[in-house]
Amino acid sequence: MTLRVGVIGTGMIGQDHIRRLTQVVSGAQVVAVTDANEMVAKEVASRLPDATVHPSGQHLVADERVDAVVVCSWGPTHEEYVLAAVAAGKPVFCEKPLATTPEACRNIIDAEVAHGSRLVQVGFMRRYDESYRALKDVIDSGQVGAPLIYYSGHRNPSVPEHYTKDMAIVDTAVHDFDVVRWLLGEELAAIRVLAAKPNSLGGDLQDPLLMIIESASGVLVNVETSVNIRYGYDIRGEVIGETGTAALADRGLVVVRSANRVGVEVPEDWRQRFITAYDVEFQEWINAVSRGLGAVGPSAWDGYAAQVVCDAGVNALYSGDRVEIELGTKPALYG
Ligand code: NAD
Ligand code: ISE
Repeated sequence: MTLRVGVIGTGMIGQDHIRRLTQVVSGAQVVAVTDANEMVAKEVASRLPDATVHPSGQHLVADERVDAVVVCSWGPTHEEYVLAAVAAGKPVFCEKPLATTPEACRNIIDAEVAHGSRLVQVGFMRRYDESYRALKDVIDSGQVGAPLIYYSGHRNPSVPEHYTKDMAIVDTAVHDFDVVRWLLGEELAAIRVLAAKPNSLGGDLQDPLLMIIESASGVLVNVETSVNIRYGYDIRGEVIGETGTAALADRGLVVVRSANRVGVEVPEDWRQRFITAYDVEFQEWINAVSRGLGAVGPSAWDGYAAQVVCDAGVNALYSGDRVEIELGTKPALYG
């Protein structure tokens, strides 16, 4: 059976996901697209064998040919499209963020709980990266003892003009918040945010930021965002346990020794660094949805929990305070 997918938002990641749905993974066909920029949607559809261009996300969700929905539009639009898909009983893969406020994420949770089974998956692709999966296996095996500290480095060579200081938390570090919850298997409890001496290459942006997070059991998590670091897109992660440490290995397929140096390649951007993770993420989503399981990957609860940390982080950035992270009750649907 081929899963017929409709894609809302055909910008940068929307086009990349359409490429992987049509050329890389198996079991799916993109049968509908829409974008606020109709020209872009039409251009993208013209490269597909049989895709309808819809005037809005709501029309796309209602299309009887669409079995499942992928949301890749701007963050503030995610809530309405995910809610529309849940109301239609259709599985929906939503790029991060699930929604831009904890309240909007709660609306999605309430709708999914009322539906009675999982339909929503959030695009936290790091959980599908082989290095992160290997790091989680080491932590879960007990090989380095109980985790005490986790260090998470999130470095982008540069960011677009419209990138604001909040975005280092809500657009960038949101991935670190999710992956740390997943690696440690527990929720995060409080956050402080410190602004370092600004990188002069970032203009007025407060960059880098250092976030110090306490997990529920007391693990200290350091998240560093450096989004103008120029040398490449570099994602670091290291757990310091009671009896050892484990870190994501350096990337690169070859190690070059030359001119008194030893080096590996550093990726240019997230598309290159996580290319295989996105492929695995989509293949597993298609397999689950095709088997009638609405979603088995990162849930609406995961999207909500990460967004609550973002909210607390932005509050901590502006106040300079240690801000507690309050999640409230987790519905039984999310285990
Ligand atoms: P983009 O600006 O390149 O594309 C977004 C597209 O959405 C644009 O073409 C825009 O016209 C369209 N759009 C805006 N409002 C719309 C609406 N109401 N209905 C339909 N289309 C609408 O942005 P992008 O970089 O592709 O990011 C899109 C989403 O993906 C964001 O939520 C972003 O955070 C997320 N993202 C995730 C990752 C990741 O690593 N998982 C990486 C990049 C972006
Ligand atoms: C972008 O939106 C992503 O999600 C990338 O994974 C992240 O590294 C980047 O900082 C964000 O802008």
